[in-house]
Amino acid sequence: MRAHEIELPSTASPDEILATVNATGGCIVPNFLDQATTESMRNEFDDLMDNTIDKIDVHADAGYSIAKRARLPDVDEGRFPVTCDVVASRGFKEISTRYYNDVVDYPSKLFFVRSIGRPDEVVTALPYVMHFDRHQFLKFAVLLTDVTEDDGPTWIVPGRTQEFRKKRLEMLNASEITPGENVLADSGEEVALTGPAGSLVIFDTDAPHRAGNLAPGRVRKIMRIDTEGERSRAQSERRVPKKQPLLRKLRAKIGL
Ligand SMILES: O=C(O)CCC(=O)C(=O)O
Ligand SMILES: [Fe+2]
Repeated sequence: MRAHEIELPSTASPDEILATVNATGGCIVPNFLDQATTESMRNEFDDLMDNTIDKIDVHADAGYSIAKRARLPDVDEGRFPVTCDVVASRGFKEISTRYYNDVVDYPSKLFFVRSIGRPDEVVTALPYVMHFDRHQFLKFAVLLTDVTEDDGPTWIVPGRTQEFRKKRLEMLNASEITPGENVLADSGEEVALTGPAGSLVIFDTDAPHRAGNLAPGRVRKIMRIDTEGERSRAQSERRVPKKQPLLRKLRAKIGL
């Protein structure tokens, strides 16, 4: 699969976006936002990352990457107007609803992620290794800086979503998926979702994917919206009890 099959024009309709995500597991829409909107959003991102904001917590801080997490109602519309507007009115909820053909939890959570490239540091921890998420999400990421292959793009393996969805659900039915069990070998078939600031990346986390390492001195800033369909979430949360307790119960019942 060549890169252009995953890259859509900035004018792409929800229908085109859905067709591509269904076929490949993800897509990139370069220049989805105009430059003025992107710049305002990046300024809001910097404010949010550089200052302590009530109810917006640091979700992860690994040095090379820091993520803050927020619920939309906790993001002050007066202080972060462009971010709130982009989350609410760019059609993401419609795409997610149609993708899941279900009621969606939108926006489940917002993540603000700043990653930096350190000299001599190639990160081999999750999410920098190929994996599928333990729970499935449709994720929307707005790139707030230009992302080339040196700036840590998201990489995905196109066309394998259904296969790994099946594998994940089989694993979940057998037991819980522990961190690390969702790591995959590199296939050499991954495609980088690169584009200028203002681009939109959408991917299903059942598609094998990973975050890219950044070259030293590079910075990547993204705002990501994670969405879930109700049936999909219920499916992930369902646990078939392990055989052991059942066997114990039976033995107790018959007095063994
Ligand atoms: O930051 C990225 O490029 C992808 C991270 C990831 O694995 C995820 O959001 O599920
Ligand atoms: Fe992931």
